[in-house]
Amino acid sequence: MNEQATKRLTMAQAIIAFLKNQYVERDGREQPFFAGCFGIFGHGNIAGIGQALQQMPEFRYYQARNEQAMVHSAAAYAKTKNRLQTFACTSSVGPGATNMVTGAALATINRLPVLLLPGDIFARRNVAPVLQQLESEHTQDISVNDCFKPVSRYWDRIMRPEQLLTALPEAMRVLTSPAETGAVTLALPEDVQTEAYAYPDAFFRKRIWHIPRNRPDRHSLEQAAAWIRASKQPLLVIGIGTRYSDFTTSSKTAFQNPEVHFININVAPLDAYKQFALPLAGDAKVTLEELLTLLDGYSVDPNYRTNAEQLHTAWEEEVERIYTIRNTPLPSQGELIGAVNELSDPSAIMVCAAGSLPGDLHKLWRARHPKNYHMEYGYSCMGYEIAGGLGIKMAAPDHDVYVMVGDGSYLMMNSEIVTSIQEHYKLIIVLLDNSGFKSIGALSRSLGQDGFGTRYVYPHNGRWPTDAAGADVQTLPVDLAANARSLGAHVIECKTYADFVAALNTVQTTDRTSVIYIQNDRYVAIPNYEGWWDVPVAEVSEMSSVQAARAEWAAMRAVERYFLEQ
Ligand SMILES: Cc1ncc(C[n+]2csc(CCOP(=O)(O)OP(=O)(O)O)c2C)c(N)n1
Ligand SMILES: [Mg+2]
Repeated sequence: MNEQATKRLTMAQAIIAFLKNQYVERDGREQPFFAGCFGIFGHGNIAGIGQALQQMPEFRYYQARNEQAMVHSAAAYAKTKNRLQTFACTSSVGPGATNMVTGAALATINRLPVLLLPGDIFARRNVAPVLQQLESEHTQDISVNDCFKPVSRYWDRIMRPEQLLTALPEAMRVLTSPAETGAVTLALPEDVQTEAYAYPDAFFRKRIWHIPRNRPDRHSLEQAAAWIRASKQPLLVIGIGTRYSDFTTSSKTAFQNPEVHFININVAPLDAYKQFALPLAGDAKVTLEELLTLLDGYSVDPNYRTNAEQLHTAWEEEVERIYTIRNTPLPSQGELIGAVNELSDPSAIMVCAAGSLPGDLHKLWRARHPKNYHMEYGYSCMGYEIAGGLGIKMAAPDHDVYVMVGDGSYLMMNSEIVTSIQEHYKLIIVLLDNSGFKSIGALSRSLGQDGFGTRYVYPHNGRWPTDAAGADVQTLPVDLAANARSLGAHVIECKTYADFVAALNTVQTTDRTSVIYIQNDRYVAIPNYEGWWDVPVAEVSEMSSVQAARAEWAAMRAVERYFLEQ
């Protein structure tokens, strides 16, 4: 083989030629790492990446409606594929690029691999400012793509075509790293994308990236086993793959027992060390296998087990109570969740991200397989739902995908309904309309602010009606069902719980993306039980309700814990 053989390609052609030859392998299973490229073309990428994709149709191009949405689709796809496969996303320069920043943050926070290829301003600079260019009086070495730096796990700007020879392998190392993965951004100046270079043939040979199952330190593993064996009725928290977010720890008010210890099994050291834990930094599967071997013969006290079983049964009864509420005139969200859970195929995948639904689903959803519950609750990004649902359906086309979305999230981003229809990926979208933000409305009331700014109603005499206005408000002439229909979806409008059940049956046989629209009650809520969320309340206020909320907040703030010892 002639190592010196080269091929003249544009920088953009070289990227696509490289990406299509990248494979991953884990547990002996090999597959291409990229399923293709999402993109929206403009002057910043059409003649570069756009031309390369046209020339290499075997690297499939998917047209999206919104750049943020396409990154969400890529991230959801990667999550469904256990991070073993993802998409590249190409955008134009300027707003097309910055639209991807939110998607990048979501991917990085959720540790999901996505490759972002935003167009960038001219490297040769003579025609600057190009349309949509950010200028600076202090430097010419800046563009809006610098915004990607904090939200990317690897960031680079390719000012010369040959820089790909070192940049792309680094991009792949990060994308395929179980601990480091997230958004990788390669900013591509629009002129350099089109410039040719004699790339070595070797650069384009098939590469297989082995995805390791890292094993934890033996000493730490033995210590963990000793801790577990020594605990009579375990006061140990074993965190597997958790980021210990505020929802997980009730804003550090959970785990009040002074004896509490943490053992964290996590492939990312950042997470493994949280809560001053004994860190088992490694792949969860092999770490648990090794830990269980060391714990051979150990079992918890039978009373402890019985107690846990009783708590579980009591919880199941509570879920059943909420599933069978038949609220009128508008149904409650809990009973609608119950209907979706019970009437969807057991192999289905449910997706959600923001609003009051995530908290309710967390409590009420009965997951039936590991991918059944797809919750984006790292960034909790309104707008992820439908775009994410598309990515899931692309990754798992044989599974029904139920998108659970509130009216606020739907209004923020419903564009990928069109893409789902264009590509024949059927989504079942359950659109729960409560005329605004049920979640932030309840939060607002808990802070003494009476729902200010959370209802979708007309302002009255220049003021915002709060919840105190009750039904004495002027509603907006918005028709979300008609909106969905106008995008090409099959829409079923429901008024009652019975309509909703019938619609869930009907959508099993519809031929394309279908939207079940129903209004539901803004106030019937699922209890918080013992959970608490630290949302700071105004320290001084002219509102007595806020002063009262501040006093309640201060009492909880006082019991937030630091964990400073193993
Ligand atoms: C992009 C984005 N903007 C703002 C928020 C803050 N936020 C969280 S929930 C929510 C309201 C969601 O409304 P809707 O989708 O109707 O759900 P509901 O609360 O009514 O269940 C807002 C504004 C967010 N999570 N994401
Ligand atoms: Mg709503």
